[in-house]
Amino acid sequence: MRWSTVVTAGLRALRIETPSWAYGNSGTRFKVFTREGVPRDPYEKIADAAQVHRFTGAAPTVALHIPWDRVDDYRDLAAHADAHGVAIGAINSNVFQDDDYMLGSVTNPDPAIRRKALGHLLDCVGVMDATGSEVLKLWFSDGTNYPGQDDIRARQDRLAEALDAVYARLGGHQRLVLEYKLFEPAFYATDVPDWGTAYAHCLRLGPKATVVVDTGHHAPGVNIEFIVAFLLREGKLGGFDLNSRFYADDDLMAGAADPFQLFRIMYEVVAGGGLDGGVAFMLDQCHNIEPKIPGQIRSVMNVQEAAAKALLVDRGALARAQRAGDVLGANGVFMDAYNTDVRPLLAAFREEQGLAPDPMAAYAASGYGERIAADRVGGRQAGWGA
Ligand code: LRH
Ligand code: MN
Repeated sequence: MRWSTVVTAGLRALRIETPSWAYGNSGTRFKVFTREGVPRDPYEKIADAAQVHRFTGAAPTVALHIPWDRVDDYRDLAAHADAHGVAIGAINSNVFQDDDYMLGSVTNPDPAIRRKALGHLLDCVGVMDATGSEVLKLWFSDGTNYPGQDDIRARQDRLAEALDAVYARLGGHQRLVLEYKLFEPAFYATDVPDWGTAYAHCLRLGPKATVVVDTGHHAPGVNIEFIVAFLLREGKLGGFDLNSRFYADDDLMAGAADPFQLFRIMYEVVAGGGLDGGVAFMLDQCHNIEPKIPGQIRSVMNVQEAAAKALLVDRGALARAQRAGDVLGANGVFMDAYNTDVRPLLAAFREEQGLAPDPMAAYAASGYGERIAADRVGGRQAGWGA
Protein backbone atom coordinates (compact mmCIF):
# COMPACT_ATOMS: atom_id res chain seq x y z
CA MET A 1 0.00 0.00 0.00
CA ARG A 2 1.43 3.45 -0.94
CA TRP A 3 -0.06 5.10 2.10
CA SER A 4 2.40 4.61 4.90
CA THR A 5 5.01 7.35 4.53
CA VAL A 6 3.26 10.04 2.47
CA VAL A 7 -0.02 9.76 4.34
CA THR A 8 1.31 9.50 7.87
CA ALA A 9 3.75 12.36 7.25
CA GLY A 10 0.87 14.50 6.04
CA LEU A 11 -1.35 13.51 8.94
CA ARG A 12 1.41 14.38 11.40
CA ALA A 13 1.56 17.88 9.88
CA LEU A 14 -2.22 18.37 10.09
CA ARG A 15 -3.12 20.49 13.12
CA ILE A 16 -6.78 21.36 13.62
CA GLU A 17 -7.80 24.31 15.80
CA THR A 18 -11.09 24.05 17.67
CA PRO A 19 -13.26 27.12 18.38
CA SER A 20 -13.99 28.02 22.03
CA TRP A 21 -17.57 28.90 21.04
CA ALA A 22 -18.33 25.36 19.88
CA TYR A 23 -18.22 24.25 23.54
CA GLY A 24 -20.82 26.80 24.60
CA ASN A 25 -24.54 26.90 23.90
CA SER A 26 -25.49 27.82 20.36
CA GLY A 27 -28.53 27.65 18.17
CA THR A 28 -30.57 29.62 15.74
CA ARG A 29 -32.84 32.63 16.05
CA PHE A 30 -35.59 30.19 16.88
CA LYS A 31 -33.96 28.54 19.85
CA VAL A 32 -30.62 28.16 21.64
CA PHE A 33 -30.78 24.80 23.41
CA THR A 34 -28.91 24.28 26.66
CA ARG A 35 -27.52 21.07 28.10
CA GLU A 36 -25.82 19.94 31.30
CA GLY A 37 -22.07 20.40 31.68
CA VAL A 38 -21.72 23.32 29.28
CA PRO A 39 -18.73 25.52 30.28
CA ARG A 40 -19.40 28.74 32.15
CA ASP A 41 -16.14 30.55 31.28
CA PRO A 42 -13.12 30.44 28.92
CA TYR A 43 -11.18 28.31 31.44
CA GLU A 44 -13.78 25.54 31.24
CA LYS A 45 -14.02 25.91 27.44
CA ILE A 46 -10.26 25.34 27.19
CA ALA A 47 -10.47 22.34 29.52
CA ASP A 48 -13.07 20.85 27.16
CA ALA A 49 -11.00 21.64 24.06
CA ALA A 50 -8.07 19.86 25.71
CA GLN A 51 -10.17 16.69 25.74
CA VAL A 52 -10.44 16.85 21.95
CA HIS A 53 -6.64 17.01 21.70
CA ARG A 54 -6.22 14.32 24.38
CA PHE A 55 -8.15 11.77 22.31
CA THR A 56 -7.35 12.85 18.72
CA GLY A 57 -3.76 14.10 19.16
CA ALA A 58 -4.51 16.55 16.34
CA ALA A 59 -6.18 19.60 17.97
CA PRO A 60 -3.43 21.37 19.98
CA THR A 61 -4.87 24.90 19.78
CA VAL A 62 -8.11 26.70 20.68
CA ALA A 63 -9.38 29.82 18.96
CA LEU A 64 -10.81 32.55 21.20
CA HIS A 65 -13.57 35.02 20.42
CA ILE A 66 -13.52 38.45 22.05
CA PRO A 67 -15.53 39.46 24.10
CA TRP A 68 -17.13 36.00 24.47
CA ASP A 69 -13.77 34.85 25.96
CA ARG A 70 -12.84 38.06 27.78
CA VAL A 71 -10.87 37.43 31.01
CA ASP A 72 -8.98 39.68 33.44
CA ASP A 73 -5.63 38.01 32.77
CA TYR A 74 -4.98 36.54 29.30
CA ARG A 75 -1.47 35.44 30.29
CA ASP A 76 -3.06 33.38 33.07
CA LEU A 77 -5.54 31.91 30.56
CA ALA A 78 -2.64 30.99 28.27
CA ALA A 79 -0.88 29.33 31.22
CA HIS A 80 -4.10 27.44 31.99
CA ALA A 81 -4.21 26.22 28.38
CA ASP A 82 -0.58 25.15 28.59
CA ALA A 83 -1.31 23.22 31.79
CA HIS A 84 -4.00 21.35 29.83
CA GLY A 85 -1.61 20.51 26.98
CA VAL A 86 -3.04 23.00 24.47
CA ALA A 87 -2.32 26.57 23.37
CA ILE A 88 -4.42 29.59 22.46
CA GLY A 89 -4.68 29.99 18.71
CA ALA A 90 -6.42 32.61 16.60
CA ILE A 91 -8.02 35.61 18.23
CA ASN A 92 -11.42 36.38 16.68
CA SER A 93 -12.70 39.93 16.80
CA ASN A 94 -16.39 40.66 17.24
CA VAL A 95 -17.80 43.82 15.77
CA PHE A 96 -21.23 42.31 15.07
CA GLN A 97 -23.04 42.27 18.42
CA ASP A 98 -23.04 45.89 19.58
CA ASP A 99 -26.10 48.11 18.96
CA ASP A 100 -23.76 50.78 17.61
CA TYR A 101 -22.88 48.46 14.71
CA MET A 102 -26.43 48.25 13.31
CA LEU A 103 -25.38 50.16 10.17
CA GLY A 104 -21.87 48.76 10.19
CA SER A 105 -18.74 48.69 12.28
CA VAL A 106 -15.58 49.86 10.44
CA THR A 107 -17.76 50.76 7.43
CA ASN A 108 -20.35 52.71 9.44
CA PRO A 109 -21.19 56.18 8.05
CA ASP A 110 -20.51 57.58 11.54
CA PRO A 111 -16.75 58.17 12.11
CA ALA A 112 -17.15 57.84 15.89
CA ILE A 113 -18.59 54.35 15.49
CA ARG A 114 -15.80 53.46 13.06
CA ARG A 115 -13.25 54.58 15.64
CA LYS A 116 -14.96 52.44 18.29
CA ALA A 117 -14.86 49.39 16.03
CA LEU A 118 -11.23 49.96 15.14
CA GLY A 119 -10.48 50.30 18.84
CA HIS A 120 -11.87 46.80 19.41
CA LEU A 121 -9.79 45.35 16.59
CA LEU A 122 -6.65 46.92 18.05
CA ASP A 123 -7.60 45.59 21.49
CA CYS A 124 -7.71 42.12 19.95
CA VAL A 125 -4.09 42.55 18.82
CA GLY A 126 -3.35 43.43 22.45
CA VAL A 127 -4.92 40.10 23.46
CA MET A 128 -2.63 38.37 20.94
CA ASP A 129 0.36 40.05 22.59
CA ALA A 130 -0.76 38.57 25.93
CA THR A 131 -1.65 35.07 24.73
CA GLY A 132 1.21 34.71 22.24
CA SER A 133 -1.28 34.18 19.41
CA GLU A 134 -0.02 34.75 15.88
CA VAL A 135 -3.33 34.99 14.03
CA LEU A 136 -5.96 37.73 14.18
CA LYS A 137 -9.13 36.59 12.44
CA LEU A 138 -11.33 39.36 11.11
CA TRP A 139 -14.92 38.75 10.05
CA PHE A 140 -17.17 41.74 9.38
CA SER A 141 -20.96 41.32 9.41
CA ASP A 142 -20.99 44.77 7.81
CA GLY A 143 -23.38 45.26 4.92
CA THR A 144 -26.70 46.73 3.88
CA ASN A 145 -30.22 45.40 3.49
CA TYR A 146 -31.68 47.70 0.86
CA PRO A 147 -30.31 49.19 -2.38
CA GLY A 148 -29.32 52.82 -1.83
CA GLN A 149 -29.03 52.35 1.94
CA ASP A 150 -25.35 53.34 1.77
CA ASP A 151 -22.58 53.93 -0.80
CA ILE A 152 -20.91 50.62 -1.69
CA ARG A 153 -17.63 52.29 -2.73
CA ALA A 154 -17.43 54.58 0.29
CA ARG A 155 -17.87 51.59 2.59
CA GLN A 156 -14.89 49.91 0.87
CA ASP A 157 -12.82 53.04 1.49
CA ARG A 158 -13.76 52.95 5.19
CA LEU A 159 -12.98 49.23 5.41
CA ALA A 160 -9.58 49.72 3.76
CA GLU A 161 -8.75 52.54 6.19
CA ALA A 162 -9.47 50.32 9.21
CA LEU A 163 -7.59 47.36 7.76
CA ASP A 164 -4.55 49.58 7.16
CA ALA A 165 -4.57 50.66 10.81
CA VAL A 166 -4.85 47.08 12.08
CA TYR A 167 -2.16 45.86 9.69
CA ALA A 168 0.20 48.60 10.92
CA ARG A 169 -0.35 47.49 14.52
CA LEU A 170 0.61 43.83 13.91
CA GLY A 171 3.82 42.65 15.57
CA GLY A 172 6.64 40.82 13.78
CA HIS A 173 5.28 37.30 14.12
CA GLN A 174 1.62 38.31 13.92
CA ARG A 175 -0.65 38.14 10.86
CA LEU A 176 -4.26 38.85 10.03
CA VAL A 177 -6.65 36.59 8.16
CA LEU A 178 -9.70 38.16 6.53
CA GLU A 179 -12.90 36.13 6.32
CA TYR A 180 -15.57 36.70 3.68
CA LYS A 181 -19.23 35.72 3.71
CA LEU A 182 -21.89 36.04 0.98
CA PHE A 183 -24.74 37.20 3.21
CA GLU A 184 -26.23 37.17 6.78
CA PRO A 185 -26.79 39.21 8.74
CA ALA A 186 -26.81 41.60 5.76
CA PHE A 187 -29.27 40.61 3.07
CA TYR A 188 -28.50 43.02 0.17
CA ALA A 189 -24.75 43.79 0.05
CA THR A 190 -22.09 42.43 2.41
CA ASP A 191 -18.88 44.49 2.46
CA VAL A 192 -16.59 41.42 2.32
CA PRO A 193 -18.90 39.03 0.41
CA ASP A 194 -16.51 36.82 -1.50
CA TRP A 195 -12.96 35.59 -1.88
CA GLY A 196 -12.17 38.14 -4.56
CA THR A 197 -12.95 41.10 -2.31
CA ALA A 198 -10.99 39.60 0.59
CA TYR A 199 -8.09 38.74 -1.74
CA ALA A 200 -7.95 42.25 -3.18
CA HIS A 201 -7.84 43.85 0.27
CA CYS A 202 -5.17 41.39 1.45
CA LEU A 203 -3.07 41.93 -1.67
CA ARG A 204 -3.14 45.69 -1.05
CA LEU A 205 -2.33 45.29 2.68
CA GLY A 206 0.76 43.13 2.29
CA PRO A 207 2.30 39.73 3.10
CA LYS A 208 0.90 39.52 6.64
CA ALA A 209 -2.68 39.61 5.33
CA THR A 210 -4.26 36.46 3.91
CA VAL A 211 -7.75 35.07 3.28
CA VAL A 212 -9.87 32.70 5.38
CA VAL A 213 -12.15 30.29 3.55
CA ASP A 214 -15.20 29.48 5.71
CA THR A 215 -16.77 26.54 3.89
CA GLY A 216 -20.26 27.74 4.83
CA HIS A 217 -19.93 31.22 3.37
CA HIS A 218 -20.50 30.65 -0.35
CA ALA A 219 -23.48 30.65 -2.66
CA PRO A 220 -24.83 27.14 -3.36
CA GLY A 221 -22.82 25.40 -6.09
CA VAL A 222 -19.64 27.45 -5.70
CA ASN A 223 -16.52 25.36 -6.40
CA ILE A 224 -14.68 26.02 -3.13
CA GLU A 225 -11.67 23.87 -4.02
CA PHE A 226 -11.04 26.15 -7.02
CA ILE A 227 -10.84 29.11 -4.61
CA VAL A 228 -8.48 27.13 -2.39
CA ALA A 229 -6.21 26.17 -5.31
CA PHE A 230 -6.16 29.76 -6.57
CA LEU A 231 -5.41 31.35 -3.19
CA LEU A 232 -2.71 28.79 -2.43
CA ARG A 233 -1.10 29.50 -5.82
CA GLU A 234 -1.06 33.20 -4.90
CA GLY A 235 0.29 32.52 -1.40
CA LYS A 236 -2.83 34.16 0.00
CA LEU A 237 -4.61 31.26 1.70
CA GLY A 238 -4.36 32.05 5.40
CA GLY A 239 -6.73 29.45 6.73
CA PHE A 240 -10.02 27.68 6.86
CA ASP A 241 -13.12 27.83 8.99
CA LEU A 242 -14.19 24.27 8.39
CA ASN A 243 -17.78 23.17 8.82
CA SER A 244 -20.45 21.80 6.51
CA ARG A 245 -23.89 22.77 5.31
CA PHE A 246 -26.86 21.62 3.28
CA TYR A 247 -28.29 25.11 2.67
CA ALA A 248 -26.59 28.27 4.04
CA ASP A 249 -24.19 28.99 6.92
CA ASP A 250 -25.46 25.93 8.79
CA ASP A 251 -22.17 25.48 10.74
CA LEU A 252 -22.63 21.70 10.90
CA MET A 253 -19.74 19.31 11.57
CA ALA A 254 -17.00 19.47 8.95
CA GLY A 255 -17.44 16.70 6.41
CA ALA A 256 -20.86 15.71 7.76
CA ALA A 257 -23.00 17.22 5.00
CA ASP A 258 -20.56 16.78 2.12
CA PRO A 259 -17.52 14.55 2.80
CA PHE A 260 -16.68 14.47 -0.93
CA GLN A 261 -16.39 18.30 -0.99
CA LEU A 262 -14.11 18.24 2.06
CA PHE A 263 -11.96 15.61 0.27
CA ARG A 264 -11.74 17.75 -2.89
CA ILE A 265 -10.76 20.78 -0.75
CA MET A 266 -8.13 18.81 1.15
CA TYR A 267 -6.75 17.46 -2.14
CA GLU A 268 -6.11 21.03 -3.35
CA VAL A 269 -4.51 21.75 0.03
CA VAL A 270 -2.18 18.76 -0.35
CA ALA A 271 -1.45 19.47 -4.05
CA GLY A 272 -0.78 23.15 -3.30
CA GLY A 273 1.57 22.54 -0.37
CA GLY A 274 -0.98 23.78 2.14
CA LEU A 275 0.04 21.19 4.72
CA ASP A 276 3.57 22.59 4.87
CA GLY A 277 2.62 25.40 7.28
CA GLY A 278 1.13 28.86 6.99
CA VAL A 279 -2.46 27.62 6.60
CA ALA A 280 -4.57 27.51 9.76
CA PHE A 281 -7.09 24.66 9.83
CA MET A 282 -9.77 25.95 12.17
CA LEU A 283 -13.18 24.49 12.85
CA ASP A 284 -16.03 27.00 13.05
CA GLN A 285 -19.12 25.12 14.10
CA CYS A 286 -22.15 25.16 16.37
CA HIS A 287 -23.34 21.97 18.01
CA ASN A 288 -26.97 23.06 18.43
CA ILE A 289 -28.44 19.62 19.19
CA GLU A 290 -25.47 17.22 19.53
CA PRO A 291 -23.06 16.94 22.49
CA LYS A 292 -20.28 19.42 21.96
CA ILE A 293 -16.99 17.68 22.83
CA PRO A 294 -17.89 14.48 20.90
CA GLY A 295 -19.07 16.74 18.07
CA GLN A 296 -15.64 18.35 17.93
CA ILE A 297 -13.88 14.99 18.15
CA ARG A 298 -15.99 13.66 15.25
CA SER A 299 -15.22 16.79 13.23
CA VAL A 300 -11.47 16.44 13.75
CA MET A 301 -11.76 12.79 12.67
CA ASN A 302 -13.71 13.81 9.56
CA VAL A 303 -10.99 16.28 8.56
CA GLN A 304 -8.30 13.66 9.20
CA GLU A 305 -10.20 11.16 7.03
CA ALA A 306 -10.53 13.68 4.20
CA ALA A 307 -6.83 14.56 4.49
CA ALA A 308 -5.76 10.90 4.51
CA LYS A 309 -7.78 10.23 1.35
CA ALA A 310 -6.34 13.36 -0.29
CA LEU A 311 -2.82 12.24 0.62
CA LEU A 312 -3.63 8.84 -0.90
CA VAL A 313 -4.22 10.20 -4.39
CA ASP A 314 -1.60 8.67 -6.68
CA ARG A 315 -0.29 12.01 -7.95
CA GLY A 316 2.01 10.39 -10.53
CA ALA A 317 -0.75 8.33 -12.11
CA LEU A 318 -3.09 11.32 -11.96
CA ALA A 319 -0.61 13.61 -13.71
CA ARG A 320 0.02 11.02 -16.42
CA ALA A 321 -3.70 10.58 -17.09
CA GLN A 322 -4.25 14.35 -17.07
CA ARG A 323 -1.38 14.93 -19.51
CA ALA A 324 -2.77 12.17 -21.74
CA GLY A 325 -6.24 13.75 -21.69
CA ASP A 326 -7.52 10.51 -20.19
CA VAL A 327 -10.60 12.01 -18.54
CA LEU A 328 -11.99 8.80 -17.09
CA GLY A 329 -8.56 7.55 -16.13
CA ALA A 330 -7.81 10.73 -14.21
CA ASN A 331 -11.19 10.81 -12.52
CA GLY A 332 -10.75 7.12 -11.68
CA VAL A 333 -7.43 7.72 -9.92
CA PHE A 334 -9.02 10.54 -7.94
CA MET A 335 -12.08 8.46 -6.96
CA ASP A 336 -9.96 5.44 -6.00
CA ALA A 337 -8.45 7.51 -3.23
CA TYR A 338 -11.82 8.90 -2.17
CA ASN A 339 -13.40 5.46 -2.12
CA THR A 340 -10.60 4.01 0.02
CA ASP A 341 -11.59 3.22 3.61
CA VAL A 342 -8.86 5.05 5.55
CA ARG A 343 -10.32 4.36 8.99
CA PRO A 344 -8.02 1.35 9.67
CA LEU A 345 -5.02 3.50 8.70
CA LEU A 346 -6.11 6.30 11.02
CA ALA A 347 -6.69 3.83 13.86
CA ALA A 348 -3.15 2.47 13.36
CA PHE A 349 -1.81 6.03 13.05
CA ARG A 350 -3.35 6.89 16.44
CA GLU A 351 -2.01 3.74 18.09
CA GLU A 352 1.47 4.61 16.79
CA GLN A 353 1.15 7.81 18.80
CA GLY A 354 -0.01 5.98 21.92
CA LEU A 355 -3.62 7.06 21.40
CA ALA A 356 -6.74 4.91 21.42
CA PRO A 357 -7.70 3.84 17.87
CA ASP A 358 -11.27 5.20 18.26
CA PRO A 359 -11.30 8.67 19.92
CA MET A 360 -15.11 8.73 20.21
CA ALA A 361 -15.20 5.47 22.17
CA ALA A 362 -12.21 6.53 24.27
CA TYR A 363 -13.83 9.85 25.19
CA ALA A 364 -17.12 8.11 26.07
CA ALA A 365 -15.22 5.65 28.27
CA SER A 366 -13.34 8.47 30.03
CA GLY A 367 -16.45 9.62 31.89
CA TYR A 368 -15.41 13.25 31.33
CA GLY A 369 -18.86 14.18 29.99
CA GLU A 370 -20.63 12.79 33.05
CA ARG A 371 -18.08 14.47 35.34
CA ILE A 372 -18.60 17.97 33.96
CA ALA A 373 -22.38 17.48 33.97
CA ALA A 374 -22.15 16.71 37.69
CA ASP A 375 -19.54 19.35 38.55
CA ARG A 376 -20.78 22.33 36.54
CA VAL A 377 -23.84 23.23 38.52
CA GLY A 378 -24.90 26.86 38.83
CA GLY A 379 -23.33 29.84 37.19
CA ARG A 380 -24.21 31.07 33.69
CA GLN A 381 -23.58 28.71 30.81
CA ALA A 382 -21.46 30.21 28.02
CA GLY A 383 -23.07 31.03 24.71
CA TRP A 384 -23.06 33.57 21.88
CA GLY A 385 -25.02 35.96 23.98
CA ALA A 386 -26.65 37.16 20.76
C1 LRH B 1 -19.46 34.28 10.85
C2 LRH B 1 -18.43 33.33 11.42
C3 LRH B 1 -17.15 33.98 11.89
C4 LRH B 1 -17.20 33.95 13.38
C5 LRH B 1 -18.55 33.52 13.70
C6 LRH B 1 -18.64 32.74 14.96
O1 LRH B 1 -20.53 33.57 10.31
O2 LRH B 1 -18.20 32.31 10.51
O3 LRH B 1 -16.05 33.19 11.57
O4 LRH B 1 -16.76 35.04 14.00
O5 LRH B 1 -18.98 32.77 12.60
MN1 MN C 1 -16.28 31.48 10.24
